[in-house]
Order: sequence, then C-alpha cells, then structure tokens
Amino acid sequence: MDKFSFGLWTVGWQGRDPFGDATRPALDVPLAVRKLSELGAWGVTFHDDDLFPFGSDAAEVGKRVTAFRAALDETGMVVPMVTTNLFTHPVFKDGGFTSNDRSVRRFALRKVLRNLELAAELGAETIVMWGGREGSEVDAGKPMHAALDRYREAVDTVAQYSVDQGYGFRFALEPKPNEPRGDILLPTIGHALAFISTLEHHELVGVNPEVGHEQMAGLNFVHGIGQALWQKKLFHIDLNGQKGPRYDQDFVFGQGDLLSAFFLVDLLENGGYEGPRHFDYKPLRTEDLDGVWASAAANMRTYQLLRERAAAFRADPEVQEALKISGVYELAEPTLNEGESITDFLKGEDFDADVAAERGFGFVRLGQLATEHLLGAR
Ligand code: GLT
Ligand code: MN
Ligand code: MN
Ligand code: MN
Repeated sequence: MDKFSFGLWTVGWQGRDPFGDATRPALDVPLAVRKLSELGAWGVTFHDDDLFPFGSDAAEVGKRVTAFRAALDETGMVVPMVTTNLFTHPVFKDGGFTSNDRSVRRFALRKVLRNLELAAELGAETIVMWGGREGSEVDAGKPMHAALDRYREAVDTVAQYSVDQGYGFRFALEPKPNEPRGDILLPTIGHALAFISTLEHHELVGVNPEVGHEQMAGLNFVHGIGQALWQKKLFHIDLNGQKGPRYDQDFVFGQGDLLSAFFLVDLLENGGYEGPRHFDYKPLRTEDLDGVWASAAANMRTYQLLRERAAAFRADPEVQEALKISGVYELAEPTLNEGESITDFLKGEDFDADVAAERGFGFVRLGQLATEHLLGAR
C-alpha cells in the first residue's frame, strides 16, 4: 500500500486568509479520518491544536483523542508524524523556541514536550518542527547568535527528553524562508542541515522539506531533496505545488512546477526514501466540501501517475543511451583511481583541454525525453 498521509490541517483548512473569512465549515476530525481512508490514504498527521482547541482541559482532550482513536481503529489509518502548534495563538507572535520573552519560550518548550506523550501513544515515529513564528521583521530585534542558541537549546532539550523517556522519536525541522514572519530562521534545507550539525543530538534530527517553501526561495527542490538524502537527513517530506517565488500557495501536488514534480517523484522512488508521502496542501478557498475531497484524491493520483511516468522514463532504452551520452553513469566513478597517490596523480596524463571542450553533453535531449514521458507521448 502507498504510504500516503495528510495533515488534518490540510483538508480541515476553512479557507481563512489575510483578506477574507472562512469559506467552509469546520471539519469533524473523525469524519476527515474516515473520508481520507476511503480515498486511499494510509495515515494522518496533526498538530496538538488540530485535535483539541488550545487550552482544552484534560476531560476535553480525553474526549477528542478517544473519538480520533476510534476512527483510526475502525479504518486502520496510522499516525506516522505529529507536530506542535507554536504559531496560531497570539502568545507566539514573536516565536516559540526563540521568542525574546523567556516566559513564552518556557511555555512553548513545555507545549512540545507534553505533546510527545500523545505522539508516542498514537505510535508516531517522527516529530516535525515548523518554526513559522521563529523569525523577525526588524533585524536589530532578533540577534541571530542568541536566537540560534535558544533554537538549539530547545531542539536538544526535546531530543534529550525523547531519549530519556525511551520514545525513540526522530525529529524533522521544516524550513521556510518567510510567511508569516518577514524572515524565518532556518529558511532553507541548507540552513537547517548546517544548524543540525551543531546539535548535541544531531543523529536524531533531520529535515521535513516542503516543495513550495524551497521554491518560494527560488531554489531547486529536487537538488535540495537530493542533498538531504545524500546526508541521510530526509526524515519526512511535505508534498504540494507552488508557482515560483511568491506567497506560500500550498497547491495540490503537481499543480505548480510539474516537471520538477516529475523529477522529484523519480528521485523519491529511486533514491532510497522510504518515509511517508505526506501532502501538506490547502484545498483552494473556492472549493466546497466535494472539492476538498476531490483535491485530496488529486494529490495521490498525481503522485501515482508521476511514479508510473518516471518508471517508463527509466525503462526506456533511448533514455538509458541518453544518460550514457550525458555522462550520468560516468559521474558515479570516483575521480581518482583506487589507491592512486596524489604525487602520481600530479605527474599528469594525456589530456587535451580543447578536444575535451568539444564534447556535447546532450542534456537537452535528455530533458526532452523526460518531457515526452511526462506528457505520455512515449
Ligand atoms: C502550517 C505550515 C506547514 C507546516 C505545518 C506543520 S503547519 O500549516 O504552513 O508548512 O508543515 O507545523
Ligand atoms: Mn509544511
Ligand atoms: Mn506551505
Ligand atoms: Mn503550509
């Protein structure tokens, strides 16, 4: 079975935006679980506040969790990932882990630590941390040195607690360059990977990159995912669609840069990623409830179609020949011979730069073959 999962906040989005009110009613959580299961999803993910309103008492939490569990048991849906909302309540307006207000930082850290128990009870393996409010608009107000110290302190504390309690979680930081803050800390995959290398528990922490977030920064998502995989840090992924550097569009997967989505699926399927195919999108504000379910199904359908197209691309003998001409197999060979000494290497060899410069790499043909497979023309 495909490991397709959805955040409860995705289909549950009511269409409220900075300019307009909700266009859809609130969605009942157990109903969303049943509906997603019917459509072929394998799992659901959530923020604490998606399941029970901020500030709920123990009785309310118990009631909501019981109803949620009943829907999970009935459908066989799993909860592979859980995350904590440190962005909606006004108390987090200057951040959670990195708020300049120390009392807010202590509250935020407790909120995350307390959410771990529920995540463990529900069998989650991954904890996502999206620091949407960790950032600033005024550079003088958020010195990076102190803010990153506090960020590191928080992530290390949470990871340590998971170790102490024997939860066995892995943590995935989700980068985003901006929105809702003018600038967000750990804005790209690269920033997050560099930050992770400074952590006490770096081995437990990876990334949860989102298609649209890297594209908002004008970056190549496929390359970012390629590097995260290479560093064995792709712990989770948020799939959606985005049309270039502008506001966070959260379109259905594929309904943005489709060619990039094709190469992404090719990479996920062949590059050793075994985690959930998690959709973090927003059903358009123009849609009614039928449109919400149609959009959820569209994410999964597009992923499957792209996987089929990518497999056909890989299996095509003409593609294999084009890959050879382009030097793709050659790139996998180490540049030095096995055991070759640098001194020997420096002696040089027959090489004519002008002759080597005549080589055409044939990348356009390769790109065209991909486009034709994507279009179903081959
Ligand atoms: C929020 C954000 C997403 C994150 C979610 C996890 S919450 O909707 O826009 O990109 O993945 O906290
Ligand atoms: Mn996301
Ligand atoms: Mn987004
Ligand atoms: Mn989002």
